[in-house]
Amino acid sequence: MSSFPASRAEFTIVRKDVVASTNDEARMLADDGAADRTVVCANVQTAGRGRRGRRWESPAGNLYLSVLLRPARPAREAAQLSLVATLGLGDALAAFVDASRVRHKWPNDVLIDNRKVAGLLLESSGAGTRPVDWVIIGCGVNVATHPEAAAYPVSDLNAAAGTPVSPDAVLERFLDAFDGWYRRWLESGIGVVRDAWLARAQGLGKEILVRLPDRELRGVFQDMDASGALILALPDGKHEVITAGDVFA
Ligand code: BT5
Repeated sequence: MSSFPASRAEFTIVRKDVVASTNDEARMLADDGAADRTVVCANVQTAGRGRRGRRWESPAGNLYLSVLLRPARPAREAAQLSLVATLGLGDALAAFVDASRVRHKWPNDVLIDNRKVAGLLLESSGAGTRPVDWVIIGCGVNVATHPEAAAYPVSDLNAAAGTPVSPDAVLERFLDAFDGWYRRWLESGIGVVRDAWLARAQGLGKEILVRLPDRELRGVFQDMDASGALILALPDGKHEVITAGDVFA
């Protein structure tokens, strides 16, 4: 275990070599009473997961981390932390490539040059208005490699930057940036976070295809509301509020 000095973000970092999933490791630490801002980081995951049970390819050379948080907030509000963390990831990537190349794709992806380089999976205890006991934010960053076959165009940071970047350098940048956004969220809520996310949103105001578990919708990506839901303007003039789905341009 190691801690950053107090002048920087105060995170306790637990380093592992091979794990099934850093989210699972963080969950075990949460059950053992680990504190807010505990971070689990692994070199390799054997069962890394994305949303809806999808697999997250996790060979050595990339960054896999999970942040355990214990904000004294209802679970519904704590779900906003996925936006907070994607801003941190976006800032971290923008430290290595020109910021104009970095975009946020709804709900939880970070793209460089329209290719997915990082994804995020938030898990939490409880639901609704009950206070949350733990929130785990799992982040995967393709630093050295990316999968060949993927549903969307994907890439890795080294390819985008044109120079090798170490996963630890990305981790440090992420924790610094995340700390800033987390503090802002704790102090003033979702407003500033939402504005920052929208300023870097991919496809805002454009026609997109949204794939839901049971259907597909085409419309204009009009806005993201304070809960993080995507507001889709349909061709018939109606609006659909989408809380979970996959977006294709
Ligand atoms: C995500 O899922 O984007 C969330 C990924 C979260 C992974 C982290 S790693 C640390 C922590 N521990 C875990 O077990 N998980 C978290 P989703 O939105 O379902 O995106 C999956 C899609 O991303 C795939 O269909 C691919 O198109 C694309 N993709 C890009 N890089 C990928 C990679 N390395 N592995 C798998 N899919 C990738």
